[in-house]
Amino acid sequence: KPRLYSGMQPSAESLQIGNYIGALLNWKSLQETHDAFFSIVDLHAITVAQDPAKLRENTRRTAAQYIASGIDPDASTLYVQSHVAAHAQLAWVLNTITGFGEASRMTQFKDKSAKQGSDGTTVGLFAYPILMAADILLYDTVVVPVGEDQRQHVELTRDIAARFNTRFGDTFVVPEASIQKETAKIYDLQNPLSKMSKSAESHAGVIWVLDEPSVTAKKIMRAVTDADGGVVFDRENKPGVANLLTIYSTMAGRTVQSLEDEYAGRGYGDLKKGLAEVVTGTFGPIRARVIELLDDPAELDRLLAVNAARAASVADATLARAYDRVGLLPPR
Ligand code: AQP
Repeated sequence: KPRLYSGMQPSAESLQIGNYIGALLNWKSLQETHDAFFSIVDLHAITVAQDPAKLRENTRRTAAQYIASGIDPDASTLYVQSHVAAHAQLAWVLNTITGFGEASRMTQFKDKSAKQGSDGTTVGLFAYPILMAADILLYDTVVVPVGEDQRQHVELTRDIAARFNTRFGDTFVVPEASIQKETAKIYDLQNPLSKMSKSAESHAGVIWVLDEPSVTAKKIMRAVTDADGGVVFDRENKPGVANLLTIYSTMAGRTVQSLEDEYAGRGYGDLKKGLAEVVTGTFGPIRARVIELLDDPAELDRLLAVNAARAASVADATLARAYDRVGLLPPR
């Protein structure tokens, strides 16, 4: 089976529905056909300030949400990034062959550092994509399923891998980005022009996987729409309704056309009610399973340890190969 790598940051108590649709849903089906590594990328999360106690807790919670959403920790390797030391170690080596100008062109850094201000922006945030390159290359990854926003980082990974191979001899597999289609991008319910995000300033437009069903339903009923009244998919002129239709169609596994047909001539209230049922119907059982998993943290930690050992056995071999190629003297 082809190797696959992907991850998410434990940067909030709950994942949001964009993470579920944009990542978890695809991961779930991809794990059938791939040798998949799914990481909880805590080293990436600390590139912006995190509360230590919360980070620890959110890391477990994120793991529980992966499992409850259908990632099988026996079939796939589901682990915490910092449990495998090779990530930080290989990132250092890759730092030394990445151009400063090259890294400076990353648009995510420009966006995120603008939000942090010059005092809050760290070297870690700047080096984020190079750590991501290490994540991917350690597992001889062929497929990297990511959103459009990550395309540039996977391109950088390809450049770094090819450069290393040219300079030091064949060492890394050069991966392919497998970009999820634009329709899978979910927008904030209160501001349908901006991406839904865990770190949004206001939570009013964010659907959390772990919210109580009544809270989720209320947020959906209050979603921003328009005065036109027609249930039609038109991203440009009706971004709010288009977003609701995207969420509905991916969560229910139905085409947008069939939803437009069903809700033709009915109001937005009906559409929202239908959507709320579908979302709470999916997240209700996930939430219950997460609560169960978190109730036994020792078992969860044991599972993560077993998976980390499996990841390390692959990653350590790649790291050793890379260290050797650049001429680092092996310890006796
Ligand atoms: N709104 C979205 N629509 C579709 N996919 C999304 N993803 C995130 N938001 C949406 C996908 O979820 C995964 C999570 O990646 P991440 O945790 O590394 O961080 P992110 O992409 O920056 O996600 P957030 O929720 O916005 O987190 P914060 O606020 O912490 O930065 C990725 O596969 C992403 O494509």
